[in-house]
Amino acid sequence: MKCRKCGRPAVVNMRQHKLALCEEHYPEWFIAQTQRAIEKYHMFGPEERVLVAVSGGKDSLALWDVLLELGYRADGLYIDLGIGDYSAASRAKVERFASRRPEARFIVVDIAAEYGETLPQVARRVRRGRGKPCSVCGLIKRHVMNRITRDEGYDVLATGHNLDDEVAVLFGNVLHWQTGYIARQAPVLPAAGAGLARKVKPFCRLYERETAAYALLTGIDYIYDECPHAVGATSIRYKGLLNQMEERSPGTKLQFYLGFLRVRKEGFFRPAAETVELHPCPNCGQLTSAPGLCAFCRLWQRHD
Ligand code: Q46
Ligand code: ZN
Ligand code: ZN
Repeated sequence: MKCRKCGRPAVVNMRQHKLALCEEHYPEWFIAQTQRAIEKYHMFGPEERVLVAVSGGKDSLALWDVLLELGYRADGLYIDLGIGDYSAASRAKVERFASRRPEARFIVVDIAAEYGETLPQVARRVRRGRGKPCSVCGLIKRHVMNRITRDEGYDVLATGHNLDDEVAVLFGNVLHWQTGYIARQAPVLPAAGAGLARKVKPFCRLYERETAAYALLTGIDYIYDECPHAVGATSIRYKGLLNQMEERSPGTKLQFYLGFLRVRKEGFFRPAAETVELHPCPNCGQLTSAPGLCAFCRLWQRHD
């Protein structure tokens, strides 16, 4: 297989695009694809300040890298959840990456240091040992990302969700006909009110294989392991099924996603009418539908 651009041996063959590229031309193609998505979906402009949520995995570090390569004003945010060895190892990867990019600012929010408990500790206390800590984790991450974006004056929050992530979420939502969620799934989520950040996913059209290839070819050192709590997640099962379909007919995932965006644009899915009234939380100021404190602030109120 030869590189379509220069004829040298290709290192990445993308059957879904009928395109093979060498180690020099693949990263160029990947960066150009990201820029196309940023422009196509009006994610942000060159003057805007972008905060990239980085986990230490390939997608988020590749995203931070690509945005810096493209000349964007992109800083990184790492949230240390205190999930044992996993958090320690992923934080080390992000710190290493950040030290090689001194032009960018790197912000760490250590949950235990700021709020007094790690994620596993707070999840055990509020959920009394029931199930996975993922819902509490999602609540914490959303809150912290919104807070730092607002307090540090960023225009937009970028996450490394790739096509496989987006398609797995879409597939799950379609399977359960969660039309409200389906309507809200998009490459750009506008700020839903004061104190809430605009959220963008510049890799939403790029396959996970493609982000991994970019990270490998550009020497990004990332954590291979998933969070230990990700084991058995339904999204991983959906990814497996979708990969089987992709294997048989290359391009299935991309077609599913792009077709969805097309019908979404035509107004096929309507967001559920907002019936709940939002007001600022008296403690943190973020908008909430709860009568008093928001769910995040309630987490840290001890009852023992
Ligand atoms: S939600 Fe759950 Fe993830 Fe949090 S506890 Fe780990 S698996 S990190 S995306
Ligand atoms: Zn080439
Ligand atoms: Zn609050």
